[in-house]
Amino acid sequence: MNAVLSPKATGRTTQEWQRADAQHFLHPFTDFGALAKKGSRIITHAENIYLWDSEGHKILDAMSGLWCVNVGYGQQALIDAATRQLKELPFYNAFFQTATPPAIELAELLAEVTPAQFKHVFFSGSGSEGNDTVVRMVRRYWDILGQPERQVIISRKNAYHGSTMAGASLGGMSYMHAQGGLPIPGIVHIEQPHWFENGKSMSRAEFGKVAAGWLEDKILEVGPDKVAAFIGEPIQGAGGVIVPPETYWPAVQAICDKYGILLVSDEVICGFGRTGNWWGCETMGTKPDLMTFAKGVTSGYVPLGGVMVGERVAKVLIEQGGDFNHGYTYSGHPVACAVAIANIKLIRELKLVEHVRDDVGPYLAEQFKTLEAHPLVGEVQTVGLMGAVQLVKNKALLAPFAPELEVGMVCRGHCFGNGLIMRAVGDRMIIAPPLVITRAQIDEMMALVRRALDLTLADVKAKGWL
Ligand code: PXG
Repeated sequence: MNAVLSPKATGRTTQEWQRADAQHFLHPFTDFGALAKKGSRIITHAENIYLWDSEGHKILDAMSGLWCVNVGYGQQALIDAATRQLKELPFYNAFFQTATPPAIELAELLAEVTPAQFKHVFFSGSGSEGNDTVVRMVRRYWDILGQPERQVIISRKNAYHGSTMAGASLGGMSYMHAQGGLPIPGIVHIEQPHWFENGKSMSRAEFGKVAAGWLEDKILEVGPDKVAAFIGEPIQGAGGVIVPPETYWPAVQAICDKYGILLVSDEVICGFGRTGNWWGCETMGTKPDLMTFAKGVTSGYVPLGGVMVGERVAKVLIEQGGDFNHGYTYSGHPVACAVAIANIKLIRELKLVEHVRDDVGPYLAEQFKTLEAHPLVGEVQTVGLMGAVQLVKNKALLAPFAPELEVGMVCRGHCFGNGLIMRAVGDRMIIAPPLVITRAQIDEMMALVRRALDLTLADVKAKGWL
């Protein structure tokens, strides 16, 4: 068991928190009844890359909260920025021809840290809302240009683009579509560029081109004059840290260019240094027209999201568009924007993008590579500070376990039990630690990962699953 310290006083015992939680709090993506019986884990405080629960267990947070706490917990600059702004002006809106200094300054700063085509931003409160804005904006763009029939947005199966009606529709999670009558009209999906699932009979390079070809097939099926945009995460995050072959994104870009289709890069996870560049599209070599961001923009300290709008779209909206009938109360929330400014300045000051690109990213890749020798591991992928370990039943054949055995969940249980937060997506174990992580902390994390894999192997053997 991981180190147990006396828990932080929170005024109630763990059982009291769990009881109140079960009685009143409906958690996201959760079987409410099952959780109420089991009881939630109560996280009470955090520092740097560590969390503590209400029982006093110290946990290494290798998921950065939920892919967002990139500068780590407890950064005073962000706390001060929020406090200052709360005192000065806790809220004012950006409707009715008004603006606040933090929203303007953040817009300016985002134009500096994003690729050259981006000079404008539309703010939202989250990544899901950002993608709702994307749907509205790309359709509006084609409307203004006199091509209102260009409505269809192509996305990918097993993509995650959020949980609002549009976000979940853009996403390719079938279990989400199964609830609530999704996807909404005009959104279609192609297969994902997941070599392990869909391409093992080919080389990775060959598969990348084949997978990009599925986009062209879909464009031709829908009709090129009906397609508005293609959206994708540079690296699928929630889908299991699926790193496409190097040949994939350049081929996708070429297809979008060929048919004049807008390319939208969902940078909610990949943005702000996660992949070793400021943006995942820079790592993957594309030049998107729109970029959705959220999470890392404030390192998750307060909610904020938005869409970077490239010159191609901005010019049309600004010069020919008239009113764009869309926006949120919290578009450009001054406190969120003040925290984002402090966060971006801190990323620059600590040189976190370079730290990921030149130091801890390559070190993580080297360390993860050693896991390939483990009997349970069939594939290992990393880019920057995102990593995936695919568990397999038969290493030589790369044959998966039967999904109902939930071997990934067994492994996740051992991670939790030993003080490590690592996610399981099916039998793919994934991490995305805070960008401030050091080499020594990666060593500490790797020891916990290896221990979880060994304990999982022992379980799997004992159950006769291997
Ligand atoms: N796009 C991407 C690429 C995301 O990863 C969203 C949009 C939506 O952002 P909001 O802020 O509306 O949640 C996300 C969110 C998981 C998990 O299980 C991932 C996300 C959210 C919740 C769970 O890995 N990503």
